[in-house]
Amino acid sequence: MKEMLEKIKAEAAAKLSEANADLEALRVQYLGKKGELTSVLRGMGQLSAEERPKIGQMANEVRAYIEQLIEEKSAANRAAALEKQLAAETVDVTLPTEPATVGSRHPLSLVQTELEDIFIGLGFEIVEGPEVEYDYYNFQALNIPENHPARDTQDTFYITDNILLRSQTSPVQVRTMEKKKPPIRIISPGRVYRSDAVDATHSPLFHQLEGLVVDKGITMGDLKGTLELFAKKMFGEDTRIRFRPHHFPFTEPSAEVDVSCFVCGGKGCSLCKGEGWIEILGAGMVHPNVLRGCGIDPDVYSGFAFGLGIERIVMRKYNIDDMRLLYENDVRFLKQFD
Ligand code: 2NM
Repeated sequence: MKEMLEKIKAEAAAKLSEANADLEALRVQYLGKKGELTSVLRGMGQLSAEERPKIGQMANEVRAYIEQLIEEKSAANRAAALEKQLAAETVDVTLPTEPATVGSRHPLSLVQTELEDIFIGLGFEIVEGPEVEYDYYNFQALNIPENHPARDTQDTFYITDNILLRSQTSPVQVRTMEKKKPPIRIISPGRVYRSDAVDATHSPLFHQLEGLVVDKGITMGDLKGTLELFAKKMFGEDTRIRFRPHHFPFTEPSAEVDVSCFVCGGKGCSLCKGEGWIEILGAGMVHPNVLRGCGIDPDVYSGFAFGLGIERIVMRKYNIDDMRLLYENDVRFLKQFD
């Protein structure tokens, strides 16, 4: 039996020293339930009481020896595999990288931020509201009842009979007047929608910024002063403004407002088409019906409001002749700004 154990020990050591020894198979072969060592131990019954503990001890030593060889070999295999993986995954830090492309801000965002900064400086707060609106907030509350002709020029997209995509940001002003007592001094920038066909100057989605001031004793003089300050900050200190009478259902009186051409200063050039003036916004004193509908007493309070199209300002400012360029996301166009 002793010889058999020694033979197993020597044989196992020889097999385990081979380069690509199958460790699991060898473990089963020598140490498994039906393995060689186990079958030797099964024969121990025939041994004398004297010999049995000696052979038992020897068998345990052989088992421990083989287990240790397997463990050493397995650790060596793992180390070799890791070594190989590390070698394969080496990064060559001297290789050139992909050039990093840094984006730039969209001209619409640039101008919107510029407008916001100016009005924040004048004490206005920015308020936002839903783009999906009720007919009530988009039209009725703004003194535009059903069948009013203004519903034609501001035709929009309907979701149901009384839910639509807002055609102006005025609903935000109405919601604010309903919620807050004057004094109110807000601007509402954002997306608006109209059922217009796309061409160089029209898009079914565009951006507006509207302003609203309501307090006791607000006059047309406050409107003019505010817009004049705004125009000077936006287009340069020499800029003048002019009011032309107009009609909006939600303001009375109403005006269209021009600024002196910021390219030629008023002499007439290709940008202003020889006019010397450029139309940039609509404005007026908030109609008493609008105030009353929002729970504000028009005999106590008055207010002014104005609205401008951000695309139009972007196009004038950067001399862009086709509005579609603003929505096509062609980086060759976009990277010219910022
Ligand atoms: C404009 C022109 C004139 C306007 C009016 C109101 C409200 F809600 F107070 F009645 N918000 N915005 C207004 C007035 C908008 O856009 C060309």
